[in-house]
Amino acid sequence: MTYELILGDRAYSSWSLRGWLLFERFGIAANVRFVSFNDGPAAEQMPDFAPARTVPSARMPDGAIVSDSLAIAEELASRHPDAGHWPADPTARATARSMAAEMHSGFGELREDCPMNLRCAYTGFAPSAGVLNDLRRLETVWDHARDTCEPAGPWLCGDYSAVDAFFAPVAARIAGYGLAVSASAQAYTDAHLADPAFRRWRAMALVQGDDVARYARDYDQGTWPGPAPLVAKAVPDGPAENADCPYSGKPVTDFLAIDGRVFGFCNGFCRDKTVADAAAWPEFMEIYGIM
Ligand SMILES: N[C@@H](CCC(=O)N[C@@H](CS)C(=O)NCC(=O)O)C(=O)O
Repeated sequence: MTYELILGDRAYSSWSLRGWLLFERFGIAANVRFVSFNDGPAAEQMPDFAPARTVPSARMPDGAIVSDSLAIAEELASRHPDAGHWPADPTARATARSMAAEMHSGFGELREDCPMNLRCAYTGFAPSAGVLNDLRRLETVWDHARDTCEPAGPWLCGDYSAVDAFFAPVAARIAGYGLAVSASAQAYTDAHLADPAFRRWRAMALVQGDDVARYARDYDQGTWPGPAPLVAKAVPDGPAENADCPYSGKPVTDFLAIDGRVFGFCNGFCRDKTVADAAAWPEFMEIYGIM
């Protein structure tokens, strides 16, 4: 038996993004299934995960139901001590845990006023005093992590750890609502936007799942500030350079054109998520040949 993970709409469910990153970013396999926010309360769509009422929720291989993102992080860290969910260094670990907990329970104005919507990059949003307050607090704790942990790379407490998974949707909000932050906070935000796992989630969010009206806002929109995707488009026919889908190994039926070349996939979703952000998919980039 393996892990089962139940998630909400990729475009909107910030807690689900955290839950998914806690598996994906740490090399832990899970069978994933989705509820849709257009189909009523999450609880009603996951009776087999009772008593869980929210997404993400996970079923452990022994059957235990874990129905909260922070609990999923702790449980995976206990069950996979070498996966790196928390830094090994005690000071970095304590700092990471403290910040993940603050994210989990705080930043209410930012979360309320700027719900994650990975399909939009707003330009016309004017932050309230409460949102500005949350942004200043983010700058404080992120700078504190850097000063305390002195990471060599872009992540808060050393290598990418669970605390970074917890802040990934915050980076999405800063990007999606055009929020002005300090240079160091912007650099951390940019690291999330460029992270291949984050980009894969967003690519899938762009091409699969309903639009959910309650997340729509009327602000002007611009271009997503993350790395520009390679220019690719769906095309009706092959022949493709590859006979088998880079993801499933099955025969190709759906095609894209990129750089004057045609590649095939085993279904429309595999093709469309690649069109959305080809460079985020190592299996595709391997056959494309520019890894
Ligand atoms: N404390 C929970 C919060 C999870 C949560 O609120 N998830 C939302 C979606 S992002 C949800 O499932 N809402 C229930 C619903 O929409 O019916 C966690 O950390 O996982």
